[in-house]
Amino acid sequence: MLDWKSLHNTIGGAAKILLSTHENPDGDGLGSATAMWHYLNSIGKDCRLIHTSELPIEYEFLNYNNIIETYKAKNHDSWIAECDLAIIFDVGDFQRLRIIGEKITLNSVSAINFDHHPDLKDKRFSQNYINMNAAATGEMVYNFLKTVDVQLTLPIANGIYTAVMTDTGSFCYSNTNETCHQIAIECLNIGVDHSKIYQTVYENRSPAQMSLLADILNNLDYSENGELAWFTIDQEMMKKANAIKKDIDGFSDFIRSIRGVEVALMIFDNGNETCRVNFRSKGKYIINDIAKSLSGGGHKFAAGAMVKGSLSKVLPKVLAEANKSLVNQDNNFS
Ligand SMILES: [Mn+2]
Repeated sequence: MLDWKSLHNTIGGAAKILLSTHENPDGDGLGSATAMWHYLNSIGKDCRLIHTSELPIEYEFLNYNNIIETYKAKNHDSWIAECDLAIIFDVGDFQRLRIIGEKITLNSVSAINFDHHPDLKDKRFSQNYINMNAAATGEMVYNFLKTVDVQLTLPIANGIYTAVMTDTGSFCYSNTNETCHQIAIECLNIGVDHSKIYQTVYENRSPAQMSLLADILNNLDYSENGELAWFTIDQEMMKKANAIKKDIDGFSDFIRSIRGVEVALMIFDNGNETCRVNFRSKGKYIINDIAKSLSGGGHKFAAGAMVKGSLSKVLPKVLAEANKSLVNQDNNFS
């Protein structure tokens, strides 16, 4: 049980509070941060939600009154310099804050790590509130607000619902727990439009994304008796499909849905001598150890890494690590 009362006290002692989440933000990071923004705003705090990326169009509905800001030096530097406190949601790794993290360090802003990813014991955080059993960071926001007796309002509930829905694959992934469903019931009672949120988040794909997916499906590879399905994306494929980086989100989940596939692996060549590697597991194999061996991290069944080198170099290395890990885990089962 986390000491939510202590977080409540810390918040009580702060006047200016910065909220943020990881680059390329998702529904959990944005939903958690917006829910907390509405709470802090209601108790009279001067708070701002600033992150480093462009806001994805499918999360625009969380942006009432333009509370979600993309970092710009001239708009934000002097405000951040005066902050007492930063609360960082769902970040996994301080590094993923990018410029926001640099500003926090530069101005010695006391930063709280509010997350369900493993604790990396990063000294740049002054306090950690970590619950790896939480399906979503949004579940932790809910627990915090309940503990300090805050009534959920519709804007708070929209954020929490979006966070939990996206991190549980709409209440389907193995991490889905009883609290997730309790949260859903409560949010529905408050008036959250669950089907509208679902459609906005998931039925909002661009034709470019579909054309890239078609290319991937045509070039899908399997190993380990079909239990590992892997695919690669390079800049040429991106150009051909007219796709943008964000379009690749969700592809690994989709590939994992193939019958017999236990682990989906994506390797995306950024075009600058780095590759983004992504693992998704159905639950038979733990894959964050593989990500860790590549200097990445994540959850047991959803993890990733950034690996130096172009695709031709990274691919054999990653495949070897993945195959080795699956074989090892198989041997341990039998
Ligand atoms: Mn999350």
